[in-house]
Amino acid sequence: MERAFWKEAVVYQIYPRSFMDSNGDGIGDLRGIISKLDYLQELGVDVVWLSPVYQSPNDDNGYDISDYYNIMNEFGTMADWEEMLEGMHRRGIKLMMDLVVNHTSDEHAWFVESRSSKENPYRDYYIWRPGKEDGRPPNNWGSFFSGPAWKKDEAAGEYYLHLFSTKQPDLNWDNPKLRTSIYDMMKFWLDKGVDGFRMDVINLISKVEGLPDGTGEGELGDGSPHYMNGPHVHEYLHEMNQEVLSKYDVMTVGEMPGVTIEEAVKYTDAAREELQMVFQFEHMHVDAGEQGKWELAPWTLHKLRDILHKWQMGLQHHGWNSLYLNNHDQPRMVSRFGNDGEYRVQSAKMLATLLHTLKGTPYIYQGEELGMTNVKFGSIEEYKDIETLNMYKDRMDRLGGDQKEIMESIYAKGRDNARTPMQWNDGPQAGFTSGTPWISINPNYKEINAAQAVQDPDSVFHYYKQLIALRKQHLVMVYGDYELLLPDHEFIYAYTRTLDQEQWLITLNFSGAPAFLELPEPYESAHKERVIGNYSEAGMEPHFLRPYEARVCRLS
Ligand code: ISL
Ligand code: CA
Repeated sequence: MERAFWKEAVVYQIYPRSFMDSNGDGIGDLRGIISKLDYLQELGVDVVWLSPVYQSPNDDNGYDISDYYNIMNEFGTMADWEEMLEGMHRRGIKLMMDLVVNHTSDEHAWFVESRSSKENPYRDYYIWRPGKEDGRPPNNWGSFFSGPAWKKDEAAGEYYLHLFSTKQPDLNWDNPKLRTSIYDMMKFWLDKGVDGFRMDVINLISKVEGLPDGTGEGELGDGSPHYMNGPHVHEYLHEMNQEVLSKYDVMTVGEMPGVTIEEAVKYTDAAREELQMVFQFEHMHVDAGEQGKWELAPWTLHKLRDILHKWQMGLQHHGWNSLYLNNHDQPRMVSRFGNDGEYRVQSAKMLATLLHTLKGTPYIYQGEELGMTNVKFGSIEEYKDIETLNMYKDRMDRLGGDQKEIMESIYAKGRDNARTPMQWNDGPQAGFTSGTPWISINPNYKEINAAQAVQDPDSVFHYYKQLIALRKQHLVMVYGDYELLLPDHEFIYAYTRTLDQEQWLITLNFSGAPAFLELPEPYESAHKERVIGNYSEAGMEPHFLRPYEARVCRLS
C-alpha cells in the first residue's frame, strides 16, 4: 500500500458563478468564495476543485477561455484570486484549478490570429480544413452541443473544428508549439501556488490523422472513435507530465468521456507517469437511451452496481478511481439516484455513504452536502445552459419536437439542475446575492439551505462532516480492498473493505421500501459493530434495511 495525499483527500467542487455573490451583481465571484472558506473548513474537505475563473466571454460559463493568464472580470481580480488561495492554504485546503485545453474561446488571441489568414504563425494552433467539393463540412462529426462540429470561417474560406460550441474551437495538439504554450501556462499557475489541475475533456486532445467520417446514416455521424483516447493522447500526457507535472507536487484528474477501464489503467498507472485519476462516465449513462442522454431510460441498481463494481475491480491494483455521482454537468444525485421527496435526507446520506466507502477519492459537488435537488423551471426562457438551449432549439426547429417531452428530459438531465445558486439561508435569494441571480434559485431554499443544515445535527451536512472525519481516522476507507457481496440483490448494494486485520461491511438500500438482508457466511454470523449509519441505531434490525438505509459496520 503506497500512501498518497490525493488518495486520502476529499475534494469539493466549486462552480463559482453559482457559489456566492459578494457585490450584488447576481453572479458568484472570488470574494464570495473567500467569505465561505470557513464553511468549507468546517465541512472538513481537503481540496477545492474550482471550475474555470479565467477570462471568458461565457458562451459555456468559463469553459470557453479567452485569456488563460487573467481572471474573468465578473469574478474579480488576480489580487482576489491570490487572497482566495492564501485563505485556502491557511486553512489547510489545497486548490485544483480547471485546465481547459482541448479548446479555447474563439475570442482567444491565438484564434483571432489563427483565423486571420492561412499564413499566420498561429494558423496551426487550431484544426482547419477545406470543405468537401460540394461545400459541405470536412467530415460528418457532430458537436456535443448539437449540430455539426465544423464552422466555416469566411476569412480564408476554411472550416475549423469545434467539438463543443462554435465559440470553442479545438486546439491542434499535434503542433509542438501549441503544446509548449500550454505547458508554459500551466507552469505560470503552478508557480503561483496552485496544487493541481482537473483537466477538461483531456482524452479528446488527439484526433485520428485524416479526420475520417464517423459512423451513422444521417447528416451527422458519431466521430468519437476518431477523437476519444486518440492515437497520441498518452504520448502528450506523458510529455506534459515530464515537462510540467513531475516538477511540482500536484494532484491531477482527467475528465474523460468515453474512457474504458483499459484506457483508464494506462492514464493512471503511476509507472506510466501520466495522470493520477480520471473521471469516467459509464455510470452517468445508466439512465440514457440509445439516442443519448436526452432519451430517458429507467436505471436499475443492477446496472449501476455492475458498472461501479467493474471500475472498482478494474482499478483495484493499478490506477485509482475518482468517485462522483454529480457535478456541474449532471443532474443532482439525490433526485437522480435517491428520492428527493419523502426520503430526501435519508437517500442523500445513503448515496454519500456509497461515495465515501467505495475505493477511490470522493468528489463532492457544491450543495450536494445539503441534499440540494433538481429544479423544474416553468419555461425554457429560464434556462441558461448552452447544451440545453441548443438541444431545445435543434429538437424544436429541425426535428419538430414535442415541447412537453423535451421539457421532461431537461427536468431530468439538464445541466442547469446543478447550476442553480447555492442555498445559504432562507432569506431573499437564499442568501446567494443581494441582487438578481443570473439563474433562478430553486424554490425549495426555505427548507433546504446551509444555515438550517449547519445548526441541525441530523442534517445531510453533518453526515458528510462525519464521513470526511472518519476517512481521516480509518485508513481502511482509503486503502482497503473492495469485495462485492450479494451481486444480484435487487435493492441492496453490499460490499466489504479490508485492510490487514480491519474489515468493514457496507450495506446500502437503494429503495424506498424495507429490504430483506441476508448475508453469506462468514458475514452473516460475524459480530458487527456499527461505525456510521443514516438512521438511529434504535430500531435497527439485522435482517432488514429501512428505506434508503445505509449501514457501515466493523466486522470481527
Ligand atoms: O455535459 C455533458 C453531459 O451531456 C457532457 O457532454 C460534457 O459536455 C462533457 O462531459 C464535457 O464536459 C466538460 O467540457 C465541456 C463543458 O461544457 C463542461 O462543463 C465540462 O465539464 C466543454 O468544455
Ligand atoms: Ca458578483
